[in-house]
Amino acid sequence: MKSGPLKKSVLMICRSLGIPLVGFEPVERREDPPKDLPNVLSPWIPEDFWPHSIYPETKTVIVIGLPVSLPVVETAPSIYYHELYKTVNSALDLKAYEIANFLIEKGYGAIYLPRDAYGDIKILVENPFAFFSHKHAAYLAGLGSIGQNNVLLTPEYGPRVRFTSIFTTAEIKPDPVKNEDLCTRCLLCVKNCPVGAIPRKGDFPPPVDKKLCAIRSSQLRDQFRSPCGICIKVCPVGKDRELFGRKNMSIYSKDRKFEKYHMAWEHVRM
Ligand code: B12
Ligand code: SF4
Ligand code: SF4
Repeated sequence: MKSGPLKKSVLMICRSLGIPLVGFEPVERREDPPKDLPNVLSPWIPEDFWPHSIYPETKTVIVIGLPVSLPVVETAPSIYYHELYKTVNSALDLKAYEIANFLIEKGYGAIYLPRDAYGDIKILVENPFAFFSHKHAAYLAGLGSIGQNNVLLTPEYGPRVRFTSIFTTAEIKPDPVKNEDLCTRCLLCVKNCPVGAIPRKGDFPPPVDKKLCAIRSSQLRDQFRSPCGICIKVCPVGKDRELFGRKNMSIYSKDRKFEKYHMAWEHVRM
């Protein structure tokens, strides 16, 4: 099948699976990054994390994204966000597996990748890496730019979206990269991080203190309230804020001017 019609049919499958964000990254972008990328990544993505280091025949990475609903993330850390996180994770894995099978039926090599790929948060405390980075794949597939909080910001959901990827041998028409830097540098993520893991100054995007963040997540996991997620809840970027009526960022401030929200979040956290 030609690249254009194949892309259309992958997009149709994604639509039927209820996937709102889909991007196509040609693997050449790892070696020869587009000049108009919105961020300068220094160092560049290590070669061990390139698709050809995992499945050498890969020609295209298909990245899919599912949102985490803002009013649920607002309760974080909580058992509610913990459950949503697990639900979205399972949905991502299952949908990616189905897309890979669709491509195989069409006669192409294809493998799904798990959305995370680490055994346990305790392992991330010592070695905070999985074997592939979906954030970078989404970035190179044109889904958004990287923010001060070091995760991918999308126009649709800001950072409140989780990703996974499918590798395929099919050459599919790539999506252009987004050249707009979506981060407003409001520093709300920096100010609200409870363990000070996000640097205020220096390189952009900054190197987050992975250990501090992973230790916090590990402590929350022992209470069934992981992950932390505060740096994605307080980010003003994303059209989801309009949809949920959450444009006013002072609802999160500790002076509790917006008592009804604080009461709701506390009720859920009980
Ligand atoms: C490990 C991990 C963590 C660790 C480490 C976080 C981190 N910043 O790397 C911990 C537990 C702390 C964590 C926390 C969170 N995570 Co997390 N995490 C992952 C995971 C499983 C793997 C990431 C990975 O291995 N990347 C590969 C490396 C190469 O990427 P990198 O570290 O960014 O690499 C750069 C630099 O570090 C540097 N570099 C690389 N190697 C080396 C070595 C040296 C020596 C040096 C100096 C530099 C360097 O070069 C790279 C390019 O510049 C991914 C899922 C996945 N498989 O992609 C989710 C993922 C990144 N997490 C996600 C999220 C949402 C979170 C949290 C918000 C928690 C939550 N779910 O609510 C927090 C946010 C923390 C933050 N502000 O960054 C999402 C991000 C979605 C998005 N919109 O971008 C992902 C993609 C999960 C998913 N499937 O959607 N996470
Ligand atoms: S997830 Fe929590 S601890 Fe980790 S960087 Fe974000 S706000 Fe800080
Ligand atoms: S909270 Fe502000 S500084 Fe942090 S990533 Fe979002 S827009 Fe950028």
